[in-house]
Amino acid sequence: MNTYRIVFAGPIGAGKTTAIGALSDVPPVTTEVASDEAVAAGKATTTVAFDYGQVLLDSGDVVQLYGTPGQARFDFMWPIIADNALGAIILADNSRADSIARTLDYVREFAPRIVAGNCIVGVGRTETHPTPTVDDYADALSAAGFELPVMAVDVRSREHALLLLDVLLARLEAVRHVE
Ligand SMILES: Nc1nc2c(ncn2[C@@H]2O[C@H](COP(=O)(O)OP(=O)(O)O)[C@@H](O)[C@H]2O)c(=O)[nH]1
Ligand SMILES: [Mg+2]
Repeated sequence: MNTYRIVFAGPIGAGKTTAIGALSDVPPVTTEVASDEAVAAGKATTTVAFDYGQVLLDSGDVVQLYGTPGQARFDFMWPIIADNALGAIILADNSRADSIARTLDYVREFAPRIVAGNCIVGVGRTETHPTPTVDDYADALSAAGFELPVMAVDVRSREHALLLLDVLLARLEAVRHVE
């Protein structure tokens, strides 16, 4: 049995806590507090330390899911959570005007910390905000030197969240076969 650590990153309100809650087989651990920044992002609380959940795969492997805090003043937590993780899921909120630029910031921050730079981008709220498109994200990432999968997802759905995880883990297998 293997244990993998996967991290979720992205701005406040992108859905990190929601995704971990949707995926986890155990009651997720979360550290939510009331926050003005969260209110500005349309919700009452935000994650101050990290989220934790875990998924047991059919293979018997356990995937540990860590959510990073979105607020910049907690960015000291990022390396603690992310260094040497086997993959990162970067969530984007397509309702934000600067979503592609923010996504690039998170990819630049997290990809170097993750084993083999194994990241994937999940774009949320595409049902209300269809543009920019997934291709627009992929093109911007590619122009910055990152060839990463980008998918439209609604992490409130366990199926969507599982698909993100599956694609990430499939890439991990591919990396392991090459190494
Ligand atoms: N309409 C819509 N809401 C979403 C989508 N993805 C996430 N949400 C909502 O956005 C909020 C995200 O909050 P949270 O998970 O706390 O974000 P975090 O700050 O990244 O941990 C929740 O209220 C979700 O239900 C989406 O694709 N569409
Ligand atoms: Mg959160």
